Amino acid sequence: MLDAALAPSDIEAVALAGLTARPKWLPPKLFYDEAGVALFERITELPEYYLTRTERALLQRCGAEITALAPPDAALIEYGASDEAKARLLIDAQPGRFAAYVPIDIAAPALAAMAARLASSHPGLAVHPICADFSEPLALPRASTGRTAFGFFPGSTIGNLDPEAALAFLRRAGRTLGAGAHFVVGTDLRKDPAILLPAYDDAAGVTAAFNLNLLRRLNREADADFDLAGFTHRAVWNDAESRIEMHLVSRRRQRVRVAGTAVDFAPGETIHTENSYKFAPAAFASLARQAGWETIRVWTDADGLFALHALQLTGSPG
Ligand code: AVI
Repeated sequence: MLDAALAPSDIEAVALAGLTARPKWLPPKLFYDEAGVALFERITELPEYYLTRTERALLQRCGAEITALAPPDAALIEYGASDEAKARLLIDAQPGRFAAYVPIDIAAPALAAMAARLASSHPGLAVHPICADFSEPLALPRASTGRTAFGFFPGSTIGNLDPEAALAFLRRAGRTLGAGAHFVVGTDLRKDPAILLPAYDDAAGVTAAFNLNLLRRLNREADADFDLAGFTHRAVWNDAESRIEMHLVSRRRQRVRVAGTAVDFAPGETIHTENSYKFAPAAFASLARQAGWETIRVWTDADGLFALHALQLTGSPG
């Protein structure tokens, strides 16, 4: 997930576009510099952040059923694969079912490390990493064409896309994966805000540090002079939109310079930094259907926290 694809001029342009808008916003892809990746790793281990461990347990429990949907010798295509840990739970659930593994991520070093680890643990598996931004159109490597594609997008990362972007992504994935493909997507379920809010505002303050790290990154990479003590982290449940929002709240009236431009903040004014959509299963099925995907199976944990949706391409992705 490391943000290797952003050039310094892109970061300044993206930061200025968001900070001169009303309301102010910054794109969540800016979270993932090296420090942000390390903070996100810590988030996934927090007691309040149930998403990662619940999805992992679901994959452990249902991996064989999920994998049984794939024809023999299929190619497992993972979107946003920062490591291969979750894919291993599918690859190892029915050894030999997947002949190829295609991890897609923007961090070339992480992809190379994954390929090296899998070459020693799974010498019979063909690994073809693609270094690309999955929000752009992409082509599968020739070595995996001719195999039925089995898409995999775990981690609730689709929840960080706004509905139009999620729909566009699902359509693009349909075109990439092709006729007959399956796609397994992990989403966080809609639930009581008393469970959701602490997951995005933990007692140890790791999510706050993750959010504030964005300003530290702009100080370093977008010639900005944010005083980090002048902002606080806020997580909000937006029920109408079915999403957790993260904001950075200005503690006082202040002026910040960003790439030579003055940006003024009123006391209490916020920068909206992330949306994390939470789906009822029927709502996700309806989104997927609009992109040509039919939901054929949904697995959830006993506490109703997280869902894995198995989709099959039936219609035209549009
Ligand atoms: C990466 N993504 C699925 C995380 C989420 O839960 O939306 C990002 C995150 N933001 C705050 N905590 C975790």
